[in-house]
Amino acid sequence: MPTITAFANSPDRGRGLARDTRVRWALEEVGQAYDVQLLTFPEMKEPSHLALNPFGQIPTWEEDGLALFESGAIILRIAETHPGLLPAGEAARARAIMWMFAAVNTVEPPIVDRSMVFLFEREEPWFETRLTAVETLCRRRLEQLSAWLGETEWLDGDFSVGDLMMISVLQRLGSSGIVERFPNLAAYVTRGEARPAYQSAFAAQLAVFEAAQKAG
Ligand code: GTB
Repeated sequence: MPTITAFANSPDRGRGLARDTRVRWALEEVGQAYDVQLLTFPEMKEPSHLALNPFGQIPTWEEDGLALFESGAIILRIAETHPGLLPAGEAARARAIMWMFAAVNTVEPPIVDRSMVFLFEREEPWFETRLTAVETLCRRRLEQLSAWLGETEWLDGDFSVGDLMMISVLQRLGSSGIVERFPNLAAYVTRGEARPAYQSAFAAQLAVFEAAQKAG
């Protein structure tokens, strides 16, 4: 059984935005049971965790002597070792992986930048200007993605790792209202979130947060 790591007390307060949720989602999609090791921030910087992830972050993955970090690499490993998240044909498989990279490499950066501006630049005199700039970049990416998706259900044929990753990335825009400007993307995210596997993954990470709250 694989073991993943996750925040012992997620700063997103159980909203499912930390990157263990996408790994849990992939595991649920393929029906693979898993263990979770919960880590505090100081524990993530200890040598035992740095041996798994030199950047001291979650999520990580361990199974049968294989240790991985990077949510994309972990999800790709899950998809490659279980049926259900990658299409059968070679070309379609390559395109599904392409969409994973597009999610983390092209769409996610301005979205993460936006979060960072909120976290670290809120009190700075340039906050509004910077926010406008990063939100313009986010909107541009979403406009392009929206044009590609059109009225189709998923990015390329059946639901795949590409969709799982893209939806996880879009979720980080949260209540900004940016996704909602593109009704087809909002419906796309809702479709992903309605999948039973996502619901189970979300519930599992929320249970961790609620237990931490109870424990004080
Ligand atoms: N590229 C890596 C991956 O995809 O796995 C990035 C991993 C990463 O950013 N991990 C974060 C982490 O461990 C947690 S998920 N941070 C602790 C540290 O760096 O010390 C990122 C995240 C954190 C919080 C929220 N939130 O509060 O909404 C959302 C996403």
